[in-house]
Amino acid sequence: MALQTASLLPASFSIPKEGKIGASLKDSTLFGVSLSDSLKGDFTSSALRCKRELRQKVGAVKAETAAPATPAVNKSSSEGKKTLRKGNVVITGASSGLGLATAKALAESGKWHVIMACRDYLKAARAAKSAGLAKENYTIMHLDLASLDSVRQFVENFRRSETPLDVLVNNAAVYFPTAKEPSFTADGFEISVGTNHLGHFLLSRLLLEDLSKSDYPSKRLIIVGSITGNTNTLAGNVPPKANLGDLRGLAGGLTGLNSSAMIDGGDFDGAKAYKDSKVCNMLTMQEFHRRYHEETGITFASLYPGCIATTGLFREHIPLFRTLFPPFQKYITKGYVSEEESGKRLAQVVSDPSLTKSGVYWSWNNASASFENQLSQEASDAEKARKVWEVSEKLVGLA
Ligand code: LMG
Ligand code: NDP
Ligand code: PMR
Repeated sequence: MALQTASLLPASFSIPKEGKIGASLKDSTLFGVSLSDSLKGDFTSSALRCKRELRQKVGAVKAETAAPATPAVNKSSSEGKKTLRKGNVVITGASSGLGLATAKALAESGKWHVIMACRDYLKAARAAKSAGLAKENYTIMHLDLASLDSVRQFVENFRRSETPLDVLVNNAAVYFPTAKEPSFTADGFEISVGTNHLGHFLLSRLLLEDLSKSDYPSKRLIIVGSITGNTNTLAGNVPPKANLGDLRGLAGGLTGLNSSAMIDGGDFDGAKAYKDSKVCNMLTMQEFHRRYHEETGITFASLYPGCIATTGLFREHIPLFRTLFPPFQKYITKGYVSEEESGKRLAQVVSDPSLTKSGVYWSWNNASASFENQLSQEASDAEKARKVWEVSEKLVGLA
């Protein structure tokens, strides 16, 4: 057991390499979370402290969930009653908003162990604590979706923990509605599509193998979409509208140098880049479904959780917008949902036994009942989905 625990040690959560700490600090500054150099020391020591804690916890989780020794469904010896082990769910961007609320809903159900895959360890730790998550129900692992290296490192670390993966939730996102000039990921992609789509695309492609191996009764890969990427809705018609065009900018790598930073090859627009990234998310979910659902039995799903007008997504918007947006959505469009309610919705897509249909984009009506929603023409275009897939796999180094 001592040996086994030791072998888990490096995997219990990933500490960025020296260079990487610098990178994540730089990113944090970029997103308005200022981590000074003096904090760097704190970050490292706190990371080590948490690593120690996790050694114990992951040991416990492992005992609970280890794949070959503990099958997903056990027959208890006493009454022949079937018991299900805890499911393991990775949620990207679980340090705030929808991701955190979902982590909370799942952790509190007692049926899930949540792996919070976050770019800012300290922020995630504080968020988990203030949300009241019980220590045994979650693990924080470092993941910066704006770096393909970090994505690969995350997958490696996760595999080393030997934890079965039952559900992956691609939730993290950035939105730069007021940016005049594009920003870029570590690999030189425009940051919204680079983070929201390409980072998740690589993560999902790599973790597909792990999901396939899970013996959990319902394994799922979920990609959060949005109404604002769907031009068959009023919200999707608020300018600038999503439009991927012929993907010439994406094919050029979104570098903003010899090619445009925008997928359609047009002038940079931060709000459009976000909406385009959501179209990619919804197309990717469907392409996964077409390619892998039958073979793997994995349920692929996307959703629009409602307008969660209070989250960090709008942190880069002007203050007036941030003040008026929640009442506007609450009283005028009636599209508003609280973070708590949105978390329950996404938690349903993770674990509700009635939501196992694959290839579906879920939404909720005003009575909070789920229904299969229609995607816009572009967001359901199978030919475009195939092209986005093929171009994306070249960009992330899979083809
Ligand atoms: C852009 O502006 C910015 O230019 C861009 O930089 C980025 O920030 C982007 O999405 C983010 O926004 C959007 C801007 C332009 O919209 C506004 O926010 C301006 C507000 C205008 C106020 C209108 C009055 C609303 C009622 C007052 C309530 C007070 C509270 C205000 C709170 C504001 C919070 C939002 O938008 C426009 O150009 C204005 C026109 C928008 C109407 C779009 C609707 C088109 C409908 C077309 C119908 C198509 C049919 C679809 C079929 C559907 C079938 C179901
Ligand atoms: P938040 O900003 O509250 O949450 C986004 C999360 O993504 C944060 O945890 C953030 O981390 C994380 N993140 C950002 N960049 C990276 C990165 N490079 N690597 C890892 N994690 C990263 O926004 P929401 O909760 O609103 O957004 C969650 C999802 O919901 C998104 O996919 C969004 O598109 C979708 N959505 C939101 C709607 C809304 O009305 N809010 C409506 C429809 C869909 P950190 O905490 O460190 O910043
Ligand atoms: Mg929208 C039923 C109407 C509806 C809904 C459900 C949303 C959701 N919005 C609606 C209508 C309108 N919005 C109208 C009529 C306007 C013009 C006044 C409007 C404006 C608006 C702006 C400027 N809305 C926005 C913005 C943003 O910056 C948000 C955005 O586009 O982020 C990409 C946004 C949103 N409106 C929504 C939702 C869910 C968002 C944000 C989040 C997202 O898609 O992820």
